[in-house]
Amino acid sequence: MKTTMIMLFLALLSWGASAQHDHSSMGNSGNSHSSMTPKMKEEPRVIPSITVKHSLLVTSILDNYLALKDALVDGNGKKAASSGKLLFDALGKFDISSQATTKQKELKDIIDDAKENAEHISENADKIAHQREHFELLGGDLKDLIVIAGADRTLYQLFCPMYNNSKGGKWLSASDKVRNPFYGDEKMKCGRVLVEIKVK
Ligand SMILES: [Cu+2]
Repeated sequence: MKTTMIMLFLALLSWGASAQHDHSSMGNSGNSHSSMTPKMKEEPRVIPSITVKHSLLVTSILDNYLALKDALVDGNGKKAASSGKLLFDALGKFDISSQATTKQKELKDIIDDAKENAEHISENADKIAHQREHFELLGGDLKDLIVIAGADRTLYQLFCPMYNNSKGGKWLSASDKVRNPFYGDEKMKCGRVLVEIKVK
């Protein structure tokens, strides 16, 4: 009995000493440390969300943007160009005067910028890399638009950290599943959800 107690004491003592050693050595304690403490179960990432008002004014804009996004996921520059043209037309039909007067100037700038990007996409069916550059900008325009004017469906803003020499690129999707429009098949799964955009 006494022997057992001493053995236990020595075991605890040596465990404490080695644990302390692991924590105090800064350099390569990583491995021994993680082998001593059981790995924490990874917590599910909480996705931040914003809520925008409900509006049907953006329906055809979003439909055509999402079709454009899918065309780029598929690596289809021709389809992206035709969706870009339809998006350009839909943006032109957005009635700015239906919005709060205090927001009209900002909305006009956003729509003008989005139209320019959509136009470049429509005119570059054979230059998908160029279309993707404008598509990245377009995603920012449309997010700004729906924050002010509302949306008709739940959207997700996703982020690919690799795009544009690791500056990253954002896009909008109706799904939180990553299907990368900047790389398509090359890096289909690259990206994560930045924010969920809910509709009131
Ligand atoms: Cu261009």
